[in-house]
Amino acid sequence: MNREYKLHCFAQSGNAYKVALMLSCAGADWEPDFVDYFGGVTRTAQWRQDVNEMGEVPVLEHAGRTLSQSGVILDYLADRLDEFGARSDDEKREILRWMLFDNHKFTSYLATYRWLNAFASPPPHAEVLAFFRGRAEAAFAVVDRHLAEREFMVANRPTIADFSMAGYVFYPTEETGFDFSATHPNIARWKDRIAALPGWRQPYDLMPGQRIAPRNA
Ligand SMILES: N[C@@H](CCC(=O)N[C@@H](CS)C(=O)NCC(=O)O)C(=O)O
Repeated sequence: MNREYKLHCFAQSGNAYKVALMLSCAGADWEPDFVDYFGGVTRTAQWRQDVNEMGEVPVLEHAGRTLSQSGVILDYLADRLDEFGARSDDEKREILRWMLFDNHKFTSYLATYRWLNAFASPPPHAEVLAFFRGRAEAAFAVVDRHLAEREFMVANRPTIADFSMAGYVFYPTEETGFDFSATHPNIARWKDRIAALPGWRQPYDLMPGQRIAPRNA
């Protein structure tokens, strides 16, 4: 049976997890469609022509539309599902502000660091790893400070800004190289609040694909 939403994704993709988690927490009628990223599918001319010219996952199919960029997809889902969206113009701008920060820094540096730390072959030079770790830690400090006085990123309820920032924080410490409970207590408490949402599941339980042993495990 075809589900209403089809999410092209794979288990290691935190950018896809943002969307999978929102669909799950909203109780949407959705199905994952496995993308063989490690087999090179997203780099083929056919994928770029037929699915996503940007050569990236996630991609969401719904009602004849094919959407990419997790931020755009989350915004679309907030409208369609009437969940986790803004309730005022000010909230809308604040959500956008944090999603831009997330895409540029919080997710981007954490995802890159995790990749280099756990999966990249050949392994990166120590200086490269240290650079990305420093950039990720700078972004974490901003978010940890922001969360000191609030339960969620923008409102007193979860919004799509929270789903965007949750992309990589639930992957195992052996992969990410970070244990927020030891270093960033406000991010750790925010993670607990997200994990308590009905429908929450960890990335490897929501999206298909073989697990890959991280280099440092
Ligand atoms: N800003 C994009 C980032 C998407 C992204 O980088 N996806 C990764 C997988 S997690 C990817 O497909 N990368 C392919 C590549 O960079 O060649 C989003 O939020 O959707």
